[in-house]
Parts: sequence; C-alpha cells; structure tokens
Amino acid sequence: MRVFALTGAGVSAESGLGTFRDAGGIWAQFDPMTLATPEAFATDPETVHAFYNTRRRALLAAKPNAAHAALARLEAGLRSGGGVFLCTQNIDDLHEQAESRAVHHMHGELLKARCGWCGWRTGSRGDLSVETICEGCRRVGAMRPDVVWFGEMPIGLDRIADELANSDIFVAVGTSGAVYPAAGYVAEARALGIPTVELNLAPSDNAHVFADARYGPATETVPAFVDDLLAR
Ligand code: BJW
Repeated sequence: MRVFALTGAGVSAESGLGTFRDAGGIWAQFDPMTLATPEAFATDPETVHAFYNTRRRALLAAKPNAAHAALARLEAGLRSGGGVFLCTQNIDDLHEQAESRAVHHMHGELLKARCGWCGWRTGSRGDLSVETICEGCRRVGAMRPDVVWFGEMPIGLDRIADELANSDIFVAVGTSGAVYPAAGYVAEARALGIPTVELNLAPSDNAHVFADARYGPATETVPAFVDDLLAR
C-alpha cells in the first residue's frame, strides 16, 4: 500500500506550535499580507524577520507528538510493501524529529535560509536580519527564511503530482483546506479514484470532498488510523 499523507498546522498544534486560521491562530492575530508575501518582505523586512525569528525560537523548543510518531511508524511499517509520501505544508521539522524519512516540505522549512540575490540555501537555526551575510555571494539584505509565501510557487509540484497519482490512499491531517494548491489535492485524488480520508479536529473547508473522516485531536485520530491501516 502506498499512502499519500498531507499534513497541516493541526498535526503540530499539540506540540505547542500555533495554527493559522483557528480562533487565536496566527492569521487571527496578524495580517498574512504584511508578513507572508514577497511584497511584505520588500517593504518591511525587519517586521517579517521578527515574525519568523519568534516562530523559529518556538520551533527550537518544540517536540514531536503522538501524531508525528504514528506517521513515522506507518512509514516504517510499510517500508517493505509500498510506503508513505509525507507531503507537509508545515515549515517545522517535527516529522523529521519523529524520524519520518520521506518528508516533502511544499511550503519550505523554517530552519533553512535562502538568499534573494543569488539563491544560496543554507541551514539556519539562529535569528535572521537585514544584516545577515549570504555565504554564497557575500551580499547583505536579502537573506530570508526558506519558506513559500503567498504568490510564490510551492516546492516540488511535479513530484507531488506523481506521488498522488501513484498512491492507494490519500489522508489529510490537520489542514483547513483553505490554501491552494494543497487544498485541491483531495479533489484530484477522488478524480483518480483514490480513497480519501480527513483527520481533523473539526470538518475542514472541503470536508464534503472527502469520502471518509474521523474527527478529534491528531494525537488520538492519527495513531488509531495508523493502527487500522497497518492491520489491513
Ligand atoms: C487540528 C488540531 C489538532 C487544529 N488536531 N487538527 C485557487 C483559488 C484561490 C486562491 C488561490 C488558488 N490557487 C492559488 C491561490 C493563491 C494562494 C491561496 O491559496 N490563497 C488562499 C488563502 C485563497 N496560494 C498561493 O499563493 C500559493 N502559491 C501558488 O498558488 O502559486 C501559484 C500556483 C498556481 C497554480 C498551481 C500551483 C501554484 C502559496 C501558498 C503559500 C502558503 N504559505 C503559508 C505560510 C508559509 C510560511 C509560514 O508558515 O509562515 O503556509 S500560509 C499558511 O497556510 C501556511 C500553511 O502551510 C498554509 C495552510 O494552513 P494549514 O496548515 O491548513 O493551517 P490552518 O490553520 O489553516 O488549519 C489548521 C487545521 O488544523 C484546522 O482545520 C483545525 O481544525 C485543525 N486542528 N488543532 C487535529 N489538535
């Protein structure tokens, strides 16, 4: 069995990292257009850096939870017969900390930085600022978190399309279905005749598109779902 798992902020919520669109979520407190667009970074890089520096520090203190662990267990359990493609919208590294191996970060990674001048990418666990020097071109002013902002192209869309087309089941965990292209994957899966399951705290924006759903905290629904899949 080949599993396509799409994860969102809800899978990391019980690790203490905020979601975006829930009550009290990040975009309930801040306007994404002033923090998560290339235009915001061009206009006010200090504010954008401060936002991501705060979130990076929170990530460095966070630990994976039972949902991350269950997805890693699923991958290990299916290694000899199929596998898991873990397509995450999250920029945290909690799937890797839980020892998932096939993790694809379609919205980038907070613990990496990229130069807007030359494209140099590097691991980066400390704060970034407009003074951060690019090790590739030695210029300052354009080092930015290696994340995908609104209006930018998500990473590896061809690979995602291939993995989706070759999967036997599509499961979405803790994502609101508000952001495209990820929000459209369930409809693509259904059009391909692939069974679809939503695991979420509450019905997402596109809950009606899923064939099956289980609602509750990810730390409960994901381990139970993995147990069921591995027992098949
Ligand atoms: C729990 C839980 C618990 C809580 N247990 N569950 C088509 C139509 C309309 C617009 C567009 C469209 N196509 C493109 C667009 C534009 C735009 C877009 O989608 N806008 C919408 C807002 C309308 N998309 C883009 O700009 C994307 N780029 C693009 O489209 O390029 C061109 C292109 C064209 C054609 C084909 C392909 C490409 C880029 C999007 C970049 C998103 N960036 C962000 C920020 C990343 C960096 C950062 O983290 O700061 O990514 S925004 C934010 O939203 C972040 C997330 O990855 C993303 C998704 O959020 P997610 O994960 O779903 O979180 P929430 O908070 O929304 O939901 C949490 C869920 O968890 C909830 O359902 C809760 O119930 C649940 N939950 N606790 C289980 N304990």
